[in-house]
Amino acid sequence: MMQLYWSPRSRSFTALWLMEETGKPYERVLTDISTGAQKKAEYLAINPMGKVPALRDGEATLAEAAAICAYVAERYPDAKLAPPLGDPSRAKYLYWLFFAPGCVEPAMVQIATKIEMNPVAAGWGEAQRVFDVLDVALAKGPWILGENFSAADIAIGSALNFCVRLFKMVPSRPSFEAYIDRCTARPAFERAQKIAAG
Ligand SMILES: N[C@@H](CCC(=O)N[C@@H](CS)C(=O)NCC(=O)O)C(=O)O
Repeated sequence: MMQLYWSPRSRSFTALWLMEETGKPYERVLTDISTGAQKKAEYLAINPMGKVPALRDGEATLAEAAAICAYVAERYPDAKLAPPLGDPSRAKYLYWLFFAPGCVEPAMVQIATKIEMNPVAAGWGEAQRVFDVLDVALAKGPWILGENFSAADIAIGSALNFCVRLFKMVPSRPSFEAYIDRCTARPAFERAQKIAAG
């Protein structure tokens, strides 16, 4: 059984939602960041960054929420959280999965901190453009790939829920509201929220 190292009130939510979407049993290992558990030697052996979430699957360990999304979606293909290998829609699936930590995360931090960056040098370019691009991509829906929900929605949906709805770091838009509503209405999201609330 996979073990998910998680903490309340953290980016672990993405991984909790993911594991709930798989419908597979998993063990939650509470690694409460308010107690410093993420800096203990045994946890640093799993994620030397000392951050949650992290995952153990037998001999394999990994961290980074989006990487966990990619790994688990491939380990449990019957959960249909990723297009099958060779399917052309994997191109956009991978694009959005990487877009969440590579563009949405830094853009939200830039907007919140108002730090000026040269958009040519910054990997995410202009923060505003990141959200413009998402706005267009989410306009049709219901999911980021269209009809099929995937782990990319878990990465993008968690990030938008965090920065638009929960912390209001980024101005909302009708497409974001409708998409976040669809994400939060999923039974797996609701279960993850209950778990995360303790
Ligand atoms: N890039 C990581 C970020 C993880 C992260 O920043 N986790 C925070 C909680 S939201 C954490 O563990 N903070 C504790 C610390 O830095 O000591 C991911 O996406 O998984």
